[in-house]
Amino acid sequence: MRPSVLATRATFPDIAARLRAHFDVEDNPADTVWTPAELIRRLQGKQGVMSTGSERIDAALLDACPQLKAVCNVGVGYNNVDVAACTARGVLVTNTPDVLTETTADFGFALMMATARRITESERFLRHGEWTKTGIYDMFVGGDVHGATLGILGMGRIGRAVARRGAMGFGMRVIYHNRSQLAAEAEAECGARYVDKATLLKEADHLVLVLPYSPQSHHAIGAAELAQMKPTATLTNIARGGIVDDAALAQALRAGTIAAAGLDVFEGEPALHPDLLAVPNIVLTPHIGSASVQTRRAMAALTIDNLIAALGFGPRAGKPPTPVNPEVLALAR
Ligand code: 8YV
Repeated sequence: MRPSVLATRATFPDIAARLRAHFDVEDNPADTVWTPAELIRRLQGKQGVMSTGSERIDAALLDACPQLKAVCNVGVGYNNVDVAACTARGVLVTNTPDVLTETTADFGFALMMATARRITESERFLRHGEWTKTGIYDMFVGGDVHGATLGILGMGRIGRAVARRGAMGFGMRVIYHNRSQLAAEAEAECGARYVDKATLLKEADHLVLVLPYSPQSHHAIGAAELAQMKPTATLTNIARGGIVDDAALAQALRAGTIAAAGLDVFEGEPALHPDLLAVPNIVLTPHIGSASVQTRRAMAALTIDNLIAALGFGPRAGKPPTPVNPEVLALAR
C-alpha cells in the first residue's frame, strides 16, 4: 500500500505533483487554515505531513495520529513544531534552511532601509494628495543607512547575510549579539563584531532581529530594551512575532523612544496589535521575508524532497536533506 500524506496548505502545483509519484496525497487547494481538530481529523492514517507555520504540531496531535512518521515544515523556523515531542515519538522533523537565506536577508535590508528613509510613510502622504509644496528642507528626513552602525540580534545564516550587505555594500559598522560568538573567521567573512546585548542596544543606529523564536527569546525586545536604544534608532523584525513586545513597541514609537520600526512578523499574526496601525513611523509587511518566486519554489521543492526521503523513497531514501532531529534517523537504522 502506498503511504498517505497531507499537504496542509496550497503550494506550487507542478512541484506538489512530485508527491503523487510516491504517495496518496490529500491537499488543500482552497488554502483553508484548518482548526487543530480539523487537522487531526485529516491526519488520521497519514504517515507524513507537509506543514507550515500556520499549523501547531504538538504532543496532543502526535498522540492522536500515532502513525505519523515525518513532519516536513515549509520554513527555516519551526517554532510551530514541538520537536522534543516528535523526537520522543520517533517522528522526524525537517525544515528549509539555506534556500531562503539570501532572499530573506535582501528583504530584511529592504525593510530596514524603507524604515530608515521613511519610504511608506512618505508614499502615504503623496497618495493622500498632501504634497503641495516642493523643496521643504526637512520633509521626511530620515536616518542614513550607509556608514551607520548596523546591530544584529541573532547571528545565524540570515544574520550573517544581513551583516555582509551592511559591511560590504553600505560601509556600515556591524555589531551583533548572539547566544554564542562566531569563530573569528566567520566574523571576518561577514564583517561583524560581537558585543553584549546592552552595547548592541545602545550603539545600533539600525537594529535588525534575526533570532529564532523560543520561550527564551519571547519579548527579547520590550519596553526596557527599547529604552536603551537611541532616539534616532530604527528596529526591524524579520524573525518571528513574539520576539518583540508589540504593545511596548507601539508605545515607544508614539513616545519617540526610537525613531521608527519595520515589522514583517507580529504577535498573533495575521492579527495586528491595533496600536501598531495607529502610529505613522512604522513600515508593516505581512510576513513576506522569504517571498520571492524562486525562493518559495525552492522551499516547496526542498520540503517535498524531505518528505519523499523521510518516508523511504527517491534517490535519498532514508536520508532527507535537512532534518531538524537527525537522531530519529539514527534510531530507525
Ligand atoms: C515562511 C518563515 O513563510 O522560513 C520561515 O521561518 O517564516 C517563512 O519563510 C513561513 O515559515 C511559512 O510557513
